[in-house]
Amino acid sequence: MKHDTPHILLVNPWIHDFAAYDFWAKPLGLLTLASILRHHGFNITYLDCLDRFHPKASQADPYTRHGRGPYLKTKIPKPGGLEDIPRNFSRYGIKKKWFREDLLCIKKPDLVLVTSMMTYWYPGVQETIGVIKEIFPDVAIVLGGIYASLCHEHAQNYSGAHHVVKGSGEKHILKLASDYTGFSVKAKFNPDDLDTHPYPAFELQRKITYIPLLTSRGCPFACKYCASHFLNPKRMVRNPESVVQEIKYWHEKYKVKDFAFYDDALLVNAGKYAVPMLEGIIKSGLKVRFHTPNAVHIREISKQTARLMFQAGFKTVRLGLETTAFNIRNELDVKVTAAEFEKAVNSLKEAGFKKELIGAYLLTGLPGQEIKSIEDSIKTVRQNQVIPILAHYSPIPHTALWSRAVSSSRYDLESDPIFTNNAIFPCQDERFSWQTISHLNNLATG
Ligand code: B12
Repeated sequence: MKHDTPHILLVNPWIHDFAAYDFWAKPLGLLTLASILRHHGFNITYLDCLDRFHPKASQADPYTRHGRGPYLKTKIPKPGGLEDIPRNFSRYGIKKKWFREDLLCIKKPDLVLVTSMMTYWYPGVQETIGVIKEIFPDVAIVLGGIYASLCHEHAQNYSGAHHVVKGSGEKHILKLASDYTGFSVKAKFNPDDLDTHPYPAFELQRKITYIPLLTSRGCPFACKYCASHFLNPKRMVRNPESVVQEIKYWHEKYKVKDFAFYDDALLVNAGKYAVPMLEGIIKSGLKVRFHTPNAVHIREISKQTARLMFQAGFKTVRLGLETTAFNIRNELDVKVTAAEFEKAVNSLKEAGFKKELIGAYLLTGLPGQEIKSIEDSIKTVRQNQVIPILAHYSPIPHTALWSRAVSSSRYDLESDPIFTNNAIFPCQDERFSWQTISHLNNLATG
């Protein structure tokens, strides 16, 4: 039987939160699946509820430094259980009316794919799916992504999607699309070999102000606060030359200047991967900038890697330090020692990085964490002439720290992922006060 080429709609949902900003945040996974589907002959439409450049938006040009920028926002009521948080709560992204109008303008799809990111952003996913159902009541909606993987049962019960998929999508997407549309194709790539995957379809966006790059999947470490192992149990690495080709592609075809690495442990095994990649970038002579919002692996910052990073054009260097309580850090992870931190910072400075370009993430709000230990970490980082950046801890199901987080929280974390929002410091006990947070913020920025 011959079928017309099916039409698949892919949607990046709204964010509901106390704060959100496009800090180089794009749905890389969803756009990878869009690219695969397109390469296999499916018709694709992409709607981005977080589009900062929607034609109906009055903001003249929300383009800011290095490609980042603010989302449009609409104040909405706080979710149940968080009414007492003394901050506004908003839907980040385009107006609901515009999303409805955009859906009405497109051809009725045969299947809708929706992605999800943070566990505590699920109300935005629910609302997005609700609007899609209103417009296309008889079209199947499949949900995947990080919330769908980490809170699978919750997503099955409450997201409104007809089907919820766990884990990486590459292996299943063609089968899934064929099951729903009857259009079956033979895979032209190997899901287990990243070098055979097509580039994510960033060109589906209205504007490309930066490109996220992923040079590997998974992480060789098993930090107790992190879900990387659960999300990507298998470590896979790209050929450094193919990463350089991808950077050239986006720069030459779309004039992209800013690139953000999304790797969990960029620089791990640097001699084999990052070093040849950085050398390739330098040799290509491209005038582009690199950012590491997801942090780099401190132990691998040597004089050589620091020099190459500087020459290649790294402009935002974030170090995954997490704490300087080095004596207790083995409880958390085994990523770095005090001497390694100092060595990394010295190498970066010697290579030419100014203080303003280097930030060290410090986890704040861990179960049982004493304020004094955060204050000490901030001081140590500042003494090293590096900017301390407080990364508020979000407890994540399927991590080693989850059960401790559940028992130390003043919320019932297991009852609702809304309570895993890092903005509410869910693992601080009853003595928690907003003054403490502003005191720590002042110390960090002071
Ligand atoms: C890159 C990244 C970021 C980026 C932004 C990414 C974005 N798009 O918004 C930055 C650096 C800005 C960021 C920030 C933060 N992040 Co982050 N981040 C990641 C990271 C490392 C990778 C995500 C990614 O793009 N992966 C690559 C793509 C290819 O994978 P994917 O999106 O999962 O998609 C695949 C599958 O999920 C599936 N899929 C996806 N969509 C769909 C749809 C369908 C229909 C189907 C079938 C399949 C499918 O197929 C895709 C391809 O395989 C993850 C960890 C991880 N390894 O996943 C943490 C992670 C998501 N982040 C996390 C955290 C804690 C944070 C912060 C709170 C950190 C902090 N304390 O400051 C902030 C919060 C940001 C905010 N409030 O705005 C947590 C999640 C917390 C939670 N409760 O949900 C994670 C899991 C890391 C961890 N600690 O374990 N992050």
